[in-house]
Parts: sequence; C-alpha cells; structure tokens
Amino acid sequence: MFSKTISSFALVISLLAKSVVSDDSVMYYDIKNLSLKPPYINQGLRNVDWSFGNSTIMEINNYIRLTPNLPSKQGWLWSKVPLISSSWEIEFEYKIHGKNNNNGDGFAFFYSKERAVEGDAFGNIQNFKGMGIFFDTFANSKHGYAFPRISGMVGDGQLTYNRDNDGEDSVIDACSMKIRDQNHSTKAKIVYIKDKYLEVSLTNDENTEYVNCFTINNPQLPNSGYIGFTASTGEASDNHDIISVTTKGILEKFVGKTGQRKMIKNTKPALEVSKKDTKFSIFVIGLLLTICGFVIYTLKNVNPNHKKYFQSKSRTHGHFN
Ligand SMILES: [Ca+2]
Repeated sequence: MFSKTISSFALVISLLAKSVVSDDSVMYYDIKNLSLKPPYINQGLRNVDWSFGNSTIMEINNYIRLTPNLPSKQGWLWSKVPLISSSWEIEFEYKIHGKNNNNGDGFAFFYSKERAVEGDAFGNIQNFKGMGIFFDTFANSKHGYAFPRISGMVGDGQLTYNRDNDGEDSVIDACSMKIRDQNHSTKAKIVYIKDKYLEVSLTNDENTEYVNCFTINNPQLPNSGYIGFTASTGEASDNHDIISVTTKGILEKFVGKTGQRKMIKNTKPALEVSKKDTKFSIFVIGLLLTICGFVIYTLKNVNPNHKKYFQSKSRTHGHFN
C-alpha cells in the first residue's frame, strides 16, 4: 500500500511538472487578424482585417496580386489594425514571376506607422516610419552585387528611400538571392526581438529550408506598426503575388538564445494562464508532499495494536497487498 501511495504521488508530481513553463522557452501566439491565407475573405465576400488598392487584385483561393505583369503599375495590401506586440515573427509566402526578359521592379514588406500612402519606394512612400524590406529584382544603377537583392531599411520619417540607386544610401544590410520564377515556394521570415535584433530569412529552389539573409542589431522600430506589402513595375514588369501571411507575437519573458519553441493559442490569457499554472502547480506539489510526509509519519508511529487491527480488517475483506 505504502509503495503504491508513493508511486501515485510520483506520477501526479511528474504530470504537474510538465505544465510548468521553463524561463528559457520561446513562446509564440497567433495573431489571426494580422494573418492572411486563401480564400482571403473572413466576413461575407470581404476581409475586415486587410484592405488593398491601386492595381492589386485578389484571386480567391490562389493569390493577392500586387501588380500584374504589365508596365507602370503600383499596388498595395495593408493591415487595417497595427501590430502592437513588442516582439514578433512574420512569415509570408510570395511569388514573383513573368515570362519576360525585362523583369522588375520588385515588391516590399513594411512595418510602419503609416498605411496605404503611395510613393516611389515600391509603391509606398519613401520616407516611411518603421521597417522596410525590399525584394528588388531590377538594378536601377550599377553595383558590385547581383540582383535580385533583398535589403532592409529603418525609416524615421526623414530618411528617404532613393529608387534611382536601389536605396544604397539608406540600406542597413542586404543579401542577393534568386527569388524569381522559382519552382519551390519562396518564403520570407522576419523575426523582431525588441531591444535585440531583427532577422530576415528566406527560401528558394536551392534552399527549401530557411537561410539567413541578414540580421540587424537592435533596430529602433515604432512600438506599433501596420503590416503592408507593396509592389511596382516600370518599363520592366512582373507579377508580384502574396500567397499567405502568418503573424505571431513572441512573449519577451520567454525569449532565450537556445529556447525550446512552444505554440500557445491565446494572447494575453496565455501569459496569465502560464503564471497561474505555475503557481497552482507549486501549491499542489507542496500540498501533496505535506500529505505524503504525514502519511509516512503516521505509518511509522502507528500503535502495534492498531496495525493488527488493520491487518485483521484487511484479511476480513480479502485484501493482502
Ligand atoms: Ca531597383
């Protein structure tokens, strides 16, 4: 009986221990109204969380085409509400394609204070406040690196993206990678950890798993920003398609260098539940240990006559184990 009691306690304690969240875990939560996937509509025949304009069209179940493969087009797709998480991860699938030799200009991802203001930074204003990642497929001037070029810029409202030199004055970091007319899906993942870093990773035909494009140390971004995708064509053109967007918040408390990744579904309640779970688990474990100690003490100090009584009762009922 005694060994059974101990093993039962051990089982309960091990089960409870699994609900305790370790401090070095990276905790994510889905932000559904800042995510997008086919068929792109979530209320009737429209999407209440995103809007698009200019040359952009939506092909339900397939793609949101920022620009068609035609000259002198601009298009945009913007979230209607800003992302307010201090740390976040945005992953999106896109497709740049066109069966022509003169291809361009590319598209851009933005996390910025403004939304849907048109301009010459791939269809967005050039002096935006926030982060811009440019997927530039057309070299407007000569450089010592290859195109397509994926580059990052942090705008403060004053700094201007210069299209004529492909943003060379304002780009913080960049990499070159084949991202047009790929057979495998082309995806980008942007991870921003407040006060630490912003990392851009990409996939293509050669790299079906994410590879690092660049990492910017401690970029100063606004506390909140709209998520936007814009594209433009000039004499050179391409189809610029957004296939899907997945936005997740990251709980800073659990950010660690080699943290174990774990999904949780709800935002604020998740953090509160974790704390409560931890406190509750510690309380229950303490209570069980106290009961356990009391049982051990009682069994050790029980009156021999009582022991006989218990044995006698047990035999009466046919229980010997
Ligand atoms: Ca360019």
